[in-house]
Amino acid sequence: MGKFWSLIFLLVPILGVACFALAPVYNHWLPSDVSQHGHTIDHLFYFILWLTGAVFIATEVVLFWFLWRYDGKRKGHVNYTHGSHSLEIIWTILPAATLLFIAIYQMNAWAESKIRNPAAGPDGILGTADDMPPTLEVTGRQFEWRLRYPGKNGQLGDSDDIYIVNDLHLPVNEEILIYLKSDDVLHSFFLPNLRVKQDAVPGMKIPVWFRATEKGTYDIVCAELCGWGHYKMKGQLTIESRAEYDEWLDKKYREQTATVGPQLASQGDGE
Ligand SMILES: [Cu+2]
Repeated sequence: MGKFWSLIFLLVPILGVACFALAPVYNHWLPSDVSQHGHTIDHLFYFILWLTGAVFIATEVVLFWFLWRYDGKRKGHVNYTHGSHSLEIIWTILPAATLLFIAIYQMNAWAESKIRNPAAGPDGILGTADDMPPTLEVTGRQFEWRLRYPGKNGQLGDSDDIYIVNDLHLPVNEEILIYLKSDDVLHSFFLPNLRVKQDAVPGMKIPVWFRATEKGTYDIVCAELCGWGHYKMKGQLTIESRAEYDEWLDKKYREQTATVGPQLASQGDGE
């Protein structure tokens, strides 16, 4: 019976590894990457996956071997131990060194996606809207993404702004700077295909930047459990050419001014 249970435990690493091996075949793996910096995130992801995968397989095999070798039927001598000082030192230092290595190894990927704002100066200091105007402002609220584009005058934050919900359009191959805000609780602005994920925090205006490299329509989701309607907090991102984007924005502007007029459109503005 002991041998039977050992084999059942051996199924854990086998099925675990099989899931990862089969996931890409059944299209349950990472969505296609259409961003300029996404590969650095993916590289880090695979590096950590292989590292933890190797440790997982090694520990599971050792566990199996002990179960198999020392099952209940085996009679004989048992050694009790009060622990091994050198073993304790080894299994403390090894994971600590590994974590330290990852912390240093990932610094560039982190800086690229979270610190080196495209509006930053050559010194790398965070820029302001004066250095590079934001493409738009995105505000998370239960349970939708509110988008606010600058209108004809190119200025964000006045009565000329264009308001849209959940339908984000952006030009391809251009540096995009978004100011991310929240109206109520914590949300997380997640663009899986662009490897962009950033918390939206009430009271903060957080810059998010990326460059999309392929046209198409992609998902916008909320990656923070933000309330009962969290599951339906979805939007759509359309990446298109500069001409298509300008045409779309112009159409939205005309629709808005035709129905409510430029002045009324600014009502409900949170600023
Ligand atoms: Cu949310």
